[in-house]
Amino acid sequence: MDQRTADAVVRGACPHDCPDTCALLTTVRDGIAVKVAGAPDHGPTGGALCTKVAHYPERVYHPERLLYPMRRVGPKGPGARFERISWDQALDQTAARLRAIAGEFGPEAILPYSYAGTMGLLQYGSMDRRFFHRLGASLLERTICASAGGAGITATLGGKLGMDMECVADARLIILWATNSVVSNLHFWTRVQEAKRRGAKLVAIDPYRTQTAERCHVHLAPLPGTDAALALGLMHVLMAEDLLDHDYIERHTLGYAALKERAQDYPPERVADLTGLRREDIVALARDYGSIRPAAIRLNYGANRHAGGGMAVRTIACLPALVGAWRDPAGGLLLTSSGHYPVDEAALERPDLLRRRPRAINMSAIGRALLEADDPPLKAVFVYNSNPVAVAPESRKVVEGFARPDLFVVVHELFQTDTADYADILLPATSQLEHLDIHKSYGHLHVLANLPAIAPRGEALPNTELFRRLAKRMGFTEACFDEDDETLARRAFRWDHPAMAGITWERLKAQGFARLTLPTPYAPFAQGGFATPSGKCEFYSAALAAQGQDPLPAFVPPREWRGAALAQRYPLAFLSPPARNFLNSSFANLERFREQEKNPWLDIHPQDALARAIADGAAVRVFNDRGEFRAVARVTERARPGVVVSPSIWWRKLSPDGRNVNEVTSQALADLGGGATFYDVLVEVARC
Ligand SMILES: Nc1nc2c(c(=O)[nH]1)N[C@H]1C(S)=C(S)[C@@H](COP(=O)(O)OP(=O)(O)OC[C@H]3O[C@@H](n4cnc5c(=O)[nH]c(N)nc54)[C@H](O)[C@@H]3O)O[C@H]1N2
Ligand SMILES: Nc1nc2c(c(=O)[nH]1)N[C@H]1C(S)=C(S)[C@@H](COP(=O)(O)OP(=O)(O)OC[C@H]3O[C@@H](n4cnc5c(=O)[nH]c(N)nc54)[C@H](O)[C@@H]3O)O[C@H]1N2
Ligand SMILES: [Mo]
Repeated sequence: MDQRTADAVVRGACPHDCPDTCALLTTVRDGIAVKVAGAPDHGPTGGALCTKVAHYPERVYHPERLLYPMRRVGPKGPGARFERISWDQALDQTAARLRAIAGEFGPEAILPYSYAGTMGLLQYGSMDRRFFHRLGASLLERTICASAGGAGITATLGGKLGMDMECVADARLIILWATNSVVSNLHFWTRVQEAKRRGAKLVAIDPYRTQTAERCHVHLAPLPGTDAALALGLMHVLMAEDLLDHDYIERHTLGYAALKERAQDYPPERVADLTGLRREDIVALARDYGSIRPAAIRLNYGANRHAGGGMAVRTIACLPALVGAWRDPAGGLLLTSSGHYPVDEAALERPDLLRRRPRAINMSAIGRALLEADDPPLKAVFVYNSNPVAVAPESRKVVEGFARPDLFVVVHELFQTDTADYADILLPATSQLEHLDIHKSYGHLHVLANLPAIAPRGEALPNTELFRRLAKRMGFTEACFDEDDETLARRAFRWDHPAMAGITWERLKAQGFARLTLPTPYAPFAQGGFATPSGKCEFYSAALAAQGQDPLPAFVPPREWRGAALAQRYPLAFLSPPARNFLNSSFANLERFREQEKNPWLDIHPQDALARAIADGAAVRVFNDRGEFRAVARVTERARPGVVVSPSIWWRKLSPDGRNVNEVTSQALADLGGGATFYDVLVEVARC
């Protein structure tokens, strides 16, 4: 008989860039992870996973996992070929090139490029940051997702703070604003459904009739980038009809009189014209919002990927204080909960290793930086936790930049992504089942531990170990480069902070997770106590005024606007929101999920299709001055007139035409936080 050891079940955390940060249970048999399940004892996870992570072993054991260090032989780009080398060779060659580039051009000629391939605090940003700080490399501004909205909400509430998702089932009105929760925030949606069963009214605000919008009682489909106008219009009605919480405004807000004056400019007729909504729908929503309690707003980052994205988030974030919605644990607003955690970033990242402050490069304009930066030009890019060739805007520039023959590119990855095709040195990374980590969340309020469940596959290394070894090769002797992952995990939080009371790394390792030590139920601003300089919800922001920004909530129109001259040639607004079976470009290389998504689609309203003689199922070109990609048209009323939608993000090389949506997106930045503007795009569509 075979001598099987009993199955082990290992506690972990989902590492993906999603608000849900699920607690995982991995079943290991004879050293192999045979099953990944959601932890039933973890409140936010509730024992359920999205389909992507429920099939996690397929990703971990995929035959195309990178298992050995390699160096490229032959040309860069799609079809690039690589040959195996040893880790010693890979590290020596990388260190030698980085040293030579730093010597000739200065260390700022080197750029790290990373984002949220994993959100674990160690593998997201610890040893890597120490390494690049010590080197003196250019800093990377990590703006590709959330920085405009982050700046907007911080100006208003004082931080990335919001309501507790575990209370949402008690809400009576839930506004799902720029969020496709069914797809991108499933565990929040479970609670919304519970609220619906208990009689709550659900309202979706999204230009696209998503799987979320179709399950709501009301769906308002504004034109993209007009949310701030809508929010100001709601304020106008709330003020005109006196549906306000004067006591809350008086005690816990700053600048009401000025806000009132601003809102005067947004009567519902004007807002109807700006947003493409019906006047009566705007008034009806304001009346609901002014009278139904508890009232929750789930705002997501869809609203921040526009020229005015920072102000849009700021303006929406003013609404709960006007009606006193923060008084209820099931009321208020949630964009992100990440600011509730006392993360010790300085201890993880060690910015004190910088001898002087290097220049900063905005990741959302990487194409331009690779082609145009001088003093010094970028000569090396070190990519990990990201797939910029697929996900960064204006692909033509990004590809041209990465294809530069004089650019030294290192990519640390699990798979041979579109970006990996441009690597000189390609290094294998561990998956979440193979390394240690510690997690916060941006959707709930728990801390989680991730313990390695299986040995690293092949010669894969965690990000932390890669940079530990590379630091040695570079001759960095500071003691911080000797710290192991356990030590880093112990540094990740300020454990003496009240929110961490009773939580220790030992306890996390034993139990897998712990809720921050906060009241249950939790209403963060029931008694005010905002984290702003004034301690109030700042309708008026002196901090913004000091930056030369409008101190009041404002409607900043889209850059690519239907009123602009550009709209004559490119009359359709273009959105490329998350596809259900992909996570950004992760999972898009796995057969199971590609089969589910089938094709790059373009959803187009029957009216817009008819005007272009486009039939359902027709092959179409989507184009503007920046570029073009191909998709299969779905003629559907899910897309509102004037707006076309392509669920994303496909790998370029796995798309029929070798390109994807980011051919047409723009490198222009948002009003606040240097954020990307992926959804501020005009295109034209034609039959192929
Ligand atoms: N399955 C899946 N889940 C994901 C992701 C994924 O790729 N796939 N991505 C993850 C990431 S990186 C993030 S940042 C999060 C959140 O990611 P978000 O980008 O916030 O994604 P969604 O929740 O899909 O919300 C976007 C919605 O906003 C809508 N929208 C676009 N422009 C506007 C606008 O101007 N106004 C309004 N009102 N709506 C607009 C889009 O049509 C879309 O339905 O989700 C994460 N979860
Ligand atoms: N058109 C369009 N473009 C968009 C968006 C959109 O809505 N529309 N959304 C934007 C948003 S919100 C975001 S957040 C960005 C996301 O962009 P990215 O953060 O680049 O996300 P992914 O495409 O998932 O790529 C992450 C990569 O990290 C790798 N990885 C995972 N774990 C590890 C690890 O432990 N170590 C290493 N070295 N690598 C690892 C994965 O295999 C994957 O290839 O894309 C943006 N781009
Ligand atoms: Mo994101």
